[in-house]
Amino acid sequence: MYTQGLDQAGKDRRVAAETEELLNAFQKRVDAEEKIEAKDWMPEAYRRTLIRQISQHAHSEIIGMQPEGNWLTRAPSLKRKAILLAKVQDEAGHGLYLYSAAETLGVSRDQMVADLLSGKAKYSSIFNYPTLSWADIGAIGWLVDGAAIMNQIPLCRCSYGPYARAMVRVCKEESFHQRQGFDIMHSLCLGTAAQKAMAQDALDRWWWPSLMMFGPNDSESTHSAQSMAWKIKRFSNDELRQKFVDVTVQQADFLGLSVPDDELRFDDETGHYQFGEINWQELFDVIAGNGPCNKQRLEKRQRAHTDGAWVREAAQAYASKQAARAAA
Ligand code: BYC
Repeated sequence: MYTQGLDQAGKDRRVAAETEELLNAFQKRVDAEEKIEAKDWMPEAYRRTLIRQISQHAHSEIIGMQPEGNWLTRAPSLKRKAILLAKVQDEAGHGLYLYSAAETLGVSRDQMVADLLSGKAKYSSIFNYPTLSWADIGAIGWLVDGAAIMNQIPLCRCSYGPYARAMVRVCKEESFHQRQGFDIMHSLCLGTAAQKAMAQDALDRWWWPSLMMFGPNDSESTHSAQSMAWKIKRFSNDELRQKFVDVTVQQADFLGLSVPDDELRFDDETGHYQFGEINWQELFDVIAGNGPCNKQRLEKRQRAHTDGAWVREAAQAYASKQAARAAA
């Protein structure tokens, strides 16, 4: 009901003319660090940018359950299995908060899900890579969640209130996820030579795709400049990628693992690590749907949606029955 009301508000907003005066007043609020709320006036492009980013983010959380879900039945101990189950469940929760945040902008959850299932909507490139060994679960937690935190902590200060508030809890949980991943890698690195080799192999395969999570270089990023002016994004793709490299290389050193980049070196002058060129063609191929697992991920989600139809119908029938009883 709540979001239906907002849905209507969104439609009304769209017909209002975007005068210079309104646009300037809006930017002034953003510059003054005021939060923009669901029922406030906003430029249509701001609303569309947020729907795009938040829904892509939600889809990433939901599709992101698949590579890890692959190891739920094969975790090496009951403790690891319980932790992984809790983590995968957290990702579902993140998806739900984010769909709700996007709904406040006047888009329906059905529409967002339909766009994901039809292949129209994007989700993070990282979830189109396979999880071949248990160490991949460690590498996902350490690197993928590590990259996610780097990108998402600034989103807690996003100008759009509902998104910023949803990100607070997401980031707290992601931080726990990152530590569980590092803990898996740490245990493997303290184990046998074969276990350490498994950890190194996972780092070799996940390193570059993790750097790609931050998106194209700033010069190629179509949305960054406007999103930063609107304070949706607080740092550029390259700035966040550099921060991630700077903290993660030292963690790899601590684990006794080597980062698979011959050009990696610490630059005393800048105080940052310099790293090699990312294979941008690989990122664009994965985004275009041609990564190693894109087809499999989408088919599995489509199947789950079809198999879950009876649950949605039952919930709907129950809600109608309750509403009819309340009305009587
Ligand atoms: N993969 O102008 P740009 C998680 C697209 S969830 C796919 O720089 P923007 C986790 C981009 O959408 C991880 N597509 O865009 C979950 C745009 O295409 P469209 C997800 C990408 O929006 C479970 C075009 O390329 N995190 O961590 O300013 C378990 C040009 O890019 C990618 C979020 O969604 C990519 N890697 O910046 C564990 C965080 N990169 O839309 C972990 C919120 C770029 O014009 N999102 N594209 O067709 C963001 O911060 C920003 O949307 C991005 C991209 C930094 C990702």
